[in-house]
Amino acid sequence: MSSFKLKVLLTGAAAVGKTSLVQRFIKNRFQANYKLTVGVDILTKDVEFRQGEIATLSIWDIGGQQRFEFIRSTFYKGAAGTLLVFDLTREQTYTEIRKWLTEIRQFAGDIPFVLIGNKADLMEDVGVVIDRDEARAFAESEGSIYIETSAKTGINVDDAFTELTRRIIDSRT
Ligand code: G3D
Ligand code: MG
Repeated sequence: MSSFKLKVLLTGAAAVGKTSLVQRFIKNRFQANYKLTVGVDILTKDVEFRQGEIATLSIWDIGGQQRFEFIRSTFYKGAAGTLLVFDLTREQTYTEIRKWLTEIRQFAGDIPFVLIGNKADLMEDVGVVIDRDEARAFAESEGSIYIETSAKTGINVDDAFTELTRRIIDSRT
């Protein structure tokens, strides 16, 4: 039985893999040809964030409509934490992280986040385009951590959600 119910957001630029990460986490699958997310998808999953301790996450995955203010305020309202995602193969998505953090804090307050570099499976082919040490240092300077994931292989995806959950719980107790 879970006594924690937490609203968790996926944030970050378009096409970084937010929807793919949620799908991987919920259904343990990767689907190469997704449609663009329309509106907001809310998916629920129980997470055992520590042995014997379970939280129910409602995971909010927003599509391209975020620019509309009324959708945005609904999205952020009551959020407990967020995975803030960039794409390891596109530097622009990393440089935008600070803007995202500003927006998150503006609308949701100073909630815990985990910085996610996604598409780790592509790094071998594409090479390293972002300074991963800087990403780690930045996350730590904001009281967070940096995790590299792949929605395609599934690596670290469970860990990312579990770590976020743990941080949310710990920030409250
Ligand atoms: P978004 O929800 O942040 O907009 P999506 O991103 O989940 O829709 O993913 C955008 C594209 O990146 C998709 O490709 C998806 O298959 C791909 N993708 C997501 N995560 C990964 C990953 O970890 N590794 C690799 N190799 N690809 C990933 P398409 O081609 O459908 O646009
Ligand atoms: Mg999406």
